[in-house]
Amino acid sequence: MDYKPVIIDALRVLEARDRADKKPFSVRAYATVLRHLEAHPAPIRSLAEIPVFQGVGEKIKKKMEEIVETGRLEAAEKAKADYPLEALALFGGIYGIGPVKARELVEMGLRTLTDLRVELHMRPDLLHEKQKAGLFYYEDLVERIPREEMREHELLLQGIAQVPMTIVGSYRRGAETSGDVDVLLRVPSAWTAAEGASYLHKFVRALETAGYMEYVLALGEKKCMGIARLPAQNKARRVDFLITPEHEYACALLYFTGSDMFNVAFRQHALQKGYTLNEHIMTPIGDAPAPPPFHTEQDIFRFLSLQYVEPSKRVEGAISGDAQSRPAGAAGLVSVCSTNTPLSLGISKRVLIKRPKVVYP
Ligand code: DCT
Ligand code: MG
Repeated sequence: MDYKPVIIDALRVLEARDRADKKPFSVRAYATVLRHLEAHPAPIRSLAEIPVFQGVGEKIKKKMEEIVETGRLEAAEKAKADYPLEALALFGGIYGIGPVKARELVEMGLRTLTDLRVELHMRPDLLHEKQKAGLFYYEDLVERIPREEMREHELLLQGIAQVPMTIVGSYRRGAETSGDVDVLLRVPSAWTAAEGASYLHKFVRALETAGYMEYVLALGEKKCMGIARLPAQNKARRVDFLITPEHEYACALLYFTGSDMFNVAFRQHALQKGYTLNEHIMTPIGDAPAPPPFHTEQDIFRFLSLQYVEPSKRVEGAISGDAQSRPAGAAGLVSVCSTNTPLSLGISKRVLIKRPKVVYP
């Protein structure tokens, strides 16, 4: 018998259990092993066939051995009995609901969206307004947006924006589907913060008037997060708008185009060159010379002695926990120095911890 599927199932349960318990390091360890196991081409029929993966600790190895020896993993069975994992994942996937609230809901005995909707009807203060919107739109928001529909969002928004705008994120990388519509609005550097905010508020009002913006989740001076729907579409979508002054536009375009793993590799490379890089600006560390103004993404690549990477090549990459590994997207980062060999981007586990999405005040 091939125990690999049993091992994968059991480790997934423990990964979900530790996610619910907010143990990120343990979650990462399980995720790493699972990725290795899913890519492992051979069956696991005996103890001798348990593969050795770099970075897999004794504890997980023992669990794999228990499954091969007994056909089951007690810890996973206990976790399944103790934790309503599916309900935790379901509630945690609702916009605005984090692990703590998800846990509170399952501890109340709720298991399904209908349970939650009925309970909310009786206790309207159970969720705050954004969580209510997340629940209301849940079925639409879990779906990804086809590229053809993204083009329609682009056309509609270009007709209303009145400033240059770019849809960034996975759409700019050429993805066939996108999770949301990420939009950069480029405004003159001379605009004050108040002028930028005034523009954003008017823009959002125009989107509401056009019947596009259906629910504003957050609206600040520079950023608006909302839920929108194309006139002829029946699905509501998540949209994010971000005001960027012209002198920050190149850094913003690079950052918000992603992918997130490409950004990790890129920032790491910038650090090696003596600069920190964020979605606004590149800053020298110590005595590194101040960078010149960047007008385009190409300027940033050139300044860091990198060959330009087309957005479609800034791909996601499976990462292993191995400190020597690097995201696949980083493979596209090629130094334009004499050797012209791919840069060695040794990324530590600490650096690979995902940064939360930037939210402007
Ligand atoms: N980003 C990042 N690090 C993160 C999250 C986001 O560098 N932890 C950057 C890169 C992508 C961009 O912000 C937009 O973020 P998302 O919309 O979350 O990602 P996406 O690549 O557009 O993917 P999706 O299609 O799922 O929206
Ligand atoms: Mg996106």
